[in-house]
Amino acid sequence: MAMNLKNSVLLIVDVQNDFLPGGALAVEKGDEIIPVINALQEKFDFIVSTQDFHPADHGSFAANHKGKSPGEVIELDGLSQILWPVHCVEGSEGAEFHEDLNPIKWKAIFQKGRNTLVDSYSGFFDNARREDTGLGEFLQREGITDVYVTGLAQDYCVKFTALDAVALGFKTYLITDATRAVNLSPEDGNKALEEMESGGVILVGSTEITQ
Ligand code: VGL
Ligand code: ZN
Repeated sequence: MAMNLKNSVLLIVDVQNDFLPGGALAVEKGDEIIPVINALQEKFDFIVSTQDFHPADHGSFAANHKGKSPGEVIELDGLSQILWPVHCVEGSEGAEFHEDLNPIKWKAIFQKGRNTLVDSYSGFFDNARREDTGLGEFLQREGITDVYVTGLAQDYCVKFTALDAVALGFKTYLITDATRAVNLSPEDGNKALEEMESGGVILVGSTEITQ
C-alpha cells in the first residue's frame, strides 16, 4: 500500500530524554523508535513535535504531594490524576529531545503541561480540555488533513493525542512500530491500541510508508 503523504503531518510526541531509557519516567525500549522516526522523517515535508514541559511545582509530580508515591491517584483541581516521578521539568536535560532525533525539518514544537494545576497528555488540549495548545488550528491553517502519530508514550500522550486528532476531524494514523508504552500495568499498551483503533485511529507499520 503506497501512502499519499500530501497534506500530511508526521507528529512526534514527547521523544524526550526523561521518557527514554535512563530517564526519570523511562519507557522500556523507547530508544528503539528513534531510528524508525528518523527514517519516517525523510518521507514527510511537514513535521511537528510535542514537548512535555512542566514547571518544577507541577501537580502531577508525586514529590509535590506529601506522603504520595508515583503510581498513586489523587484528585487534582477536580480531575483524577495519576502521580508521576518528577519529569520533563522546563530547562532540564530530561525535557530535551533525544540527541539522535533529527529536528531539522520540524515546522513547530508545541509544549504542554505548563499549567501546574492540570496535566496534559494530548498534544492538542489539557486533560480538563480547558486550554488548547494551538496545534489543531495550526495544522488546519496549514491545510493538513492527515495526522501520522509517533512517539511516547503509547498508553498516555500518544493515545490521547491520536484520539483528539480524530475528534478534530483529521484522518489519523498510529505508526505502531514508532511508539512504545509505559505499561504501568502490563496490558496498558495493548489496551491503548484497542482504544485507538475503536476510536477511529488507523494502525499502520512504518514500512508501509518508508518502502
Ligand atoms: C507522559 C506521563 C506524564 C507522556 C507525559 O508523554 O506519555 N506520560 N507525562
Ligand atoms: Zn508529564
